[in-house]
Amino acid sequence: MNYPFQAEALPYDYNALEPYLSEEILHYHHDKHYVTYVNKLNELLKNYPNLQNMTLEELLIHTDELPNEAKTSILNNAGGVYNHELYFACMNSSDCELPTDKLALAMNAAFGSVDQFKAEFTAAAINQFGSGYAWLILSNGKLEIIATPNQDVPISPTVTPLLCIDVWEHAYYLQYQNRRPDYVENWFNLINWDFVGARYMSLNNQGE
Ligand code: MN3
Repeated sequence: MNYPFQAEALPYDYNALEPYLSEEILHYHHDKHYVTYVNKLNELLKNYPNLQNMTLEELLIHTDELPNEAKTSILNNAGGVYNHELYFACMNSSDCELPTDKLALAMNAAFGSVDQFKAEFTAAAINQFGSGYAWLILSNGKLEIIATPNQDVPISPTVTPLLCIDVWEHAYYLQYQNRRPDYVENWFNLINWDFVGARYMSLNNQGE
């Protein structure tokens, strides 16, 4: 039984991402925004016992099993939970890390270089109109960069997200105001490449 879903604790101290991301932002972002998605998802699933055994991923992938009258609400809130858990997990406090091993090789093959990846990912994050996310995904075994609106999740039997940045204003406004490009630039210092690499390896090995 996955229901009721429990909010995950932030995987580091609230001030661990200073100076790039303020303690104040993480308090609001985790304790208010993220936790609200968990609570709303549980509230919605309360009425559907047949959905309460499904994992978060199953809710997002097997959308045909969701009741029409609640499908959009369930997907928005399950997406809000999934996206925030990945976003928080993709950051840590160690500076100057870079992708390593097979992920580094795959990124060089897909984008040419880590710098080129950063340029393309930055463009996706900055150009996402309004609220949403930019992503590094593994799609049919290939690395791709995409952006999505709102709490949409790029997940399917053939697509798995590896890394995301939240570009909703609540993710940066208290510190950066309207300067989304500055937030994105600084966020690159926070990427937990060990986590992203392990995620990539776990998927990559399944296909070999
Ligand atoms: Mn958010």
